Amino acid sequence: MEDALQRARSVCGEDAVVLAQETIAGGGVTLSITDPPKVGGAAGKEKRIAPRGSIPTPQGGFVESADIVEVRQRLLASGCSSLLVERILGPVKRLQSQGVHAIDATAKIVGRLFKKPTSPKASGNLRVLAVVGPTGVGKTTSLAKLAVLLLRSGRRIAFATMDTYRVGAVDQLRAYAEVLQVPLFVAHGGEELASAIDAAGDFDVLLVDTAGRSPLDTENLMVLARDLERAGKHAELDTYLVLSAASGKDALERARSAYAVLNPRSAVLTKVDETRESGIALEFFLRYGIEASFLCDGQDVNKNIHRASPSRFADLLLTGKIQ
Ligand SMILES: Nc1nc2c(ncn2[C@@H]2O[C@H](COP(=O)(O)OP(=O)(O)O)[C@@H](O)[C@H]2O)c(=O)[nH]1
Ligand SMILES: [Mg+2]
Repeated sequence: MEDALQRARSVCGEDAVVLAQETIAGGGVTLSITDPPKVGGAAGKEKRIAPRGSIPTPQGGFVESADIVEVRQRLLASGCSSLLVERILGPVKRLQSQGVHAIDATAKIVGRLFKKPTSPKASGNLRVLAVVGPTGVGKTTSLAKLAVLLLRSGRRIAFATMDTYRVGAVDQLRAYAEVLQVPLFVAHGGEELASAIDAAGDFDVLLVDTAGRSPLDTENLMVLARDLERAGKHAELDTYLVLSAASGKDALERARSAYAVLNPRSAVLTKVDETRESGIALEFFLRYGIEASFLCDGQDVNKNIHRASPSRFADLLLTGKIQ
């Protein structure tokens, strides 16, 4: 309303008279205004000001511009709540009225909401990077993908796995270690992980795989938290919470609260290729101030990982996939 009144004043002057008001779908407001009556003369001609992002109809009303309608549909299709959609569309309409195309404006506003993730500062010491998260979300695969990225940027890396619980889990990581020709340490518990860290002093990054635990398995989560805390005393440790975009809001919520005890610095969002509704996970990150560092969109360890960025968030929200 304040916005509409300001625009009315800019068209008809400070003394503009409001004849009528109506709200329109999507939270806009339409004002009928008239010029101030001239001293000794008749009232000015009625003018109707189109709310931002709207266009006038021949019947004298207003409808939203096709671009805004399309952006709204796309955002809703990506799983965003209508509350978030309107939060995005408000500033989009403002930019649009300044001549920015609605899609470009949306990408800009989404980029402002989802900030660029920070990367840990390189200190020259061994960095330990552990992936944690529920069963089957893609921890081991993501670790292999991170290994590929790090190797490409010339880092010396080694793997360690604490997932000695599930049959075949060590072999899965061993297979990646062999293909990538990097060493693999197998650690049964915190003490062995600490030894692996001490032994990996010549490497830049030690990538640590962990056993997937149900968010309800608080006992084992506490054990993992203790093990990682212990390891953290031997090197700089960053824990990444791996979450699947294909899991629903409730599963995300359960994982977030259960894994908070591990104090993850950031999240890896996997399986964005298995859903068109990655907006659910992104909105969830926004709500809890969780930083997403990487987005994964397939099983190929050589290409299906992307550093999270404002433009990739916009891709996911506007097209349902990473372009
Ligand atoms: N479509 C798709 N599948 C994935 C992705 N990441 C992992 N997977 C698959 O999910 C399954 C479980 O992955 P895994 O890394 O073993 O999960 P973990 O139990 O968390 O270690 C495997 O079949 C992976 O190939 C992804 O980004 N997209
Ligand atoms: Mg695994």
